[in-house]
Amino acid sequence: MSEPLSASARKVQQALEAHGVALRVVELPDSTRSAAEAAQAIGCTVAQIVKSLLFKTKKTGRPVLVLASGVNRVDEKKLRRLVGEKIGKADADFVREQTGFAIGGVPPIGHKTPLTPLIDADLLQHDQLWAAAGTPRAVFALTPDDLQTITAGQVADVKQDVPG
Ligand code: 5CA
Repeated sequence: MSEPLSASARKVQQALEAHGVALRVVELPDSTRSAAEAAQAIGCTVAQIVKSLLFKTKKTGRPVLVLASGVNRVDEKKLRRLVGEKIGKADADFVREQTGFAIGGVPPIGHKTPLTPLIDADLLQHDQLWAAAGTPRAVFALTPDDLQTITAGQVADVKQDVPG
């Protein structure tokens, strides 16, 4: 028997069910707080981890959610071009306020205010992905198709290009 999910993980499970997808949140014994820890705890590659990163537009203070591969860094200049405004990182309070979750457990769906994300095109290279599910130990497995279906996100080139 598995333990019942914690309240935040349950919110994500319910959001998945509301989208009509058969995806299941699991809470692991080890930390999944960072992409590296999540990959270690799950036994997948860091590239298969979906990071849910919140940014904030400089002028109008709007939230911008980016779903990025665990191995990539987000290029704020590319984001600026996509969003049409200068972008900065969100702080922990803004993340909590907009998503209803704390950093380390922010999921791609189920936010307090609905957020339509930009999806890092590199995530489409994998058969299976794993995303955070509300707490620093909760995750769920999904395909790139699932990710696009449940978020209605826009696939885009958002990563920092590494020289060489
Ligand atoms: N559960 C894991 C993997 S699924 C996870 O949530 N990873 S994450 O990358 O999406 O979330 C951690 C991210 O939160 C970090 O990459 C970093 O961009 C951001 N972060 C960490 N600390 C802070 C902070 N103090 N303020 C704003 N953002 C932060």
